[in-house]
Amino acid sequence: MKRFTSALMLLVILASMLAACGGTTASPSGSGAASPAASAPAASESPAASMPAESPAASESPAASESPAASESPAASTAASPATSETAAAAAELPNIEGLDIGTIKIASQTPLSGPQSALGTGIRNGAELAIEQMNERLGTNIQFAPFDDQATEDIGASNANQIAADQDIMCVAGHLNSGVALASLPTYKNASLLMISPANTNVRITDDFGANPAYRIVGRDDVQPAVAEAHARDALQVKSVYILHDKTAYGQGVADFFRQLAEKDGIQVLGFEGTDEKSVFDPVLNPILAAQPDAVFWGGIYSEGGPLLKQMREKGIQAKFLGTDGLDSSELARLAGEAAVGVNYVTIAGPVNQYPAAAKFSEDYQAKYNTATPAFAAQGYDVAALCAVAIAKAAEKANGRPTRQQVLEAMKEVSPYEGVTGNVTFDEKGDRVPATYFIIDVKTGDPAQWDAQNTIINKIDIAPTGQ
Ligand code: ABU
Repeated sequence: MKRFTSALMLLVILASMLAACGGTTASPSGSGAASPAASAPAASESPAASMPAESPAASESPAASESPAASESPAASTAASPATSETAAAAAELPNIEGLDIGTIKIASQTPLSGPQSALGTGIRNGAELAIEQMNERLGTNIQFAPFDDQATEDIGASNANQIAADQDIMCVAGHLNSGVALASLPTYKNASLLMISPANTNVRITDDFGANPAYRIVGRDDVQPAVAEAHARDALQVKSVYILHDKTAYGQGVADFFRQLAEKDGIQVLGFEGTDEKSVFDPVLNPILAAQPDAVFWGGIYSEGGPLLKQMREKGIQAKFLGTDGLDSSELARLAGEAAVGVNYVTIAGPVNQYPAAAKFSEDYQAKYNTATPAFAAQGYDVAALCAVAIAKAAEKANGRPTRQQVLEAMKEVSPYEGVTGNVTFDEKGDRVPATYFIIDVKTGDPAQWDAQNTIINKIDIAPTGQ
């Protein structure tokens, strides 16, 4: 942990030096996204970059000790904040176009609303719905909400995208959860000049291939998450060997590939690398792991398969540390894996809602409206729909009436910086958030009801996109 903290502090210092030279978010290598081994992420100057790690060693760093404690108490303990979603929105200079005739305008969402990934998909949907209700009051609009269920399936997402593009009242898409589904839909959105703002998609191609035309995202990237995970595995957990599995999706294989490249470069022995589309019985992939006896298993995929995989792994007697990225960021992991979830470490670009001070009122409103705790990615769902609404209102104000989709896409360039419930949202020219926040979570419970209250934040780091 001490080496890991020192490495992070070096990144903070480097970022500070680069900022002093005129850049605030530069990557040390300046290399492209395709080569994580050559492009270590740069921590930003943000205070979050120097959040203390869980280890006492963190307090040896002056910068770390100046930060508010984030990790030694349960995540829930950082929730209190007077900031509200309304006040955050009001703080920004937003248009009010009440009285302007813009006709019927809709914002669509596309996420899994059924099937095993619906816990996160429904949270994004609900967050978006709440944002549209509240932003309508703020902006003087009557924007309608059109939620679509992509079932975490590329073909269904692409088919929905055709319907969405054909509905000329839809001016923005808040979505998706799954990068593969977003990538299958984005050519259609692009042809229709239809803005998409993602609350969750981390695959590099989202903005590398469709950046700002028409895609934006308010979360980090998959050339950074695995780098944070690999540094944590190597330095904090002292992992010397790893077995890497992935779910063959754009997201899962993407993070697994990045993790492998970094592990190989840093001398972690990669004992296996395998893709599986198995959903429930994992014997065929677990038997070689039992034989290989790695220190850690890295899962590139979602909790829906990661949970059963982990449970069966423990039942087989495999004691390797279980690691992953934001696909594990759901209390559903505890529901599916039970006590086997305890001890999992994952990196996420979402994290518990209580880690976002400005989201306190949003979380209250969410619980009141949907009668359930606020899941990971719901606050991001709120922010992307709010950004959609602001871009539409700005475009309408400029057009002095109903805007075109192209005008909404143009107006989006003037929306950032924006004070959202997830904090200040600033985009670079490519549509990536600068900086994005990455959390390292230590799972402490097998009880889904205790997920946010008991899990701890090992570290919270603001990192600029690589290759900028
Ligand atoms: N990153 C959130 C879930 C996985 C994906 O991007 O496909």
